[in-house]
Amino acid sequence: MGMLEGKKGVIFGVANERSIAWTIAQALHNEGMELAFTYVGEALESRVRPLAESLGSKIILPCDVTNDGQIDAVFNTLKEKWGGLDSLVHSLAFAKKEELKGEFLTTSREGFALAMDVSAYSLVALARGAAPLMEGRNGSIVALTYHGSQKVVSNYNVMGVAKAALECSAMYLAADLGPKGIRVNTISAGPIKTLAAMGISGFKTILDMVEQKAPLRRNVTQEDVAKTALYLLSGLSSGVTGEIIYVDSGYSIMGM
Ligand code: NAD
Ligand code: IMJ
Repeated sequence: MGMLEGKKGVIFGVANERSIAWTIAQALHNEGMELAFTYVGEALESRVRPLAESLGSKIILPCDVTNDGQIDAVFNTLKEKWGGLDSLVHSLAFAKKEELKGEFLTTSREGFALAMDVSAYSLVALARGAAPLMEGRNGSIVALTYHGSQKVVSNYNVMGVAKAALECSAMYLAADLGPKGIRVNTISAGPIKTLAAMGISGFKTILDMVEQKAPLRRNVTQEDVAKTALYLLSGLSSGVTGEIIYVDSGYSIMGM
């Protein structure tokens, strides 16, 4: 019997079979969790629906996280169909492509606001929707982040600022929701070739650098991240909240 038999979880951020969220979903499913999925726009629905259905998922809903109506609809549906919720995975981010190159100095007011709204504020909105459903069942929320929040990484620019806000939001949410037994943590993943890494100039060089410099001398995979997500979303991490757990082959500990 799986560790998560009878538990319910909602996954935000599957775009395709390479998505980190998809590997996390598979890991949770393998331990017996029942899953709901969200997608953005009709184009992605056709990618996400077959993946979700392959794990026996019956709840597949649209949710652009900038849309409060869609967020409300997701949690209303979960309340109606499940009556409660144990896990939430936030594995999404967005900034305009033109903001992810060149100087951070040129970031537009609108681009800054958009990156913050989609990539950071969304965690606050989703946690607020999930909390009433998680009360009394030791809920756990996990969000994906990147080290460009803590140190300057070329081209990451406004996404670094948004990830800093995401990580700090997770801490404040952990403090608010802790008394209800709900935990909130982030996973800081090393670079992985997914849709979110496509077209990023110098991405191959970054992957090569990790292989040469990281203590483990390899890049991390979606599976490495999913195993830590499984830990954070299960009772194995019952005393852990407000943390940033690095899954990066140790890259970020290195100085010179
Ligand atoms: P991905 O492209 O598969 O996932 C990103 C997801 O964000 C997509 O499913 C997309 O639909 C969703 N998204 C974008 N705008 C949205 C909106 N307005 N509303 C709802 N969803 C929206 O790529 P991924 O690499 O699996 O990214 C998942 C998470 O992991 C992101 O938070 C990313 O910052 C983080 N991360 C990625 C890497 C990497 O190198 N790939 C490293 C560290 C952290
Ligand atoms: C993204 C941009 C620049 C450098 C980057 C990345 N490095 C890594 C990423 C070094 C690892 C991937 N990452 C951690 C992200 O969070 C990516 C977020 C992202 C990617 C895109 C690409 C397509 C687009 N908008 C995006 N918004 C956010 O139009």
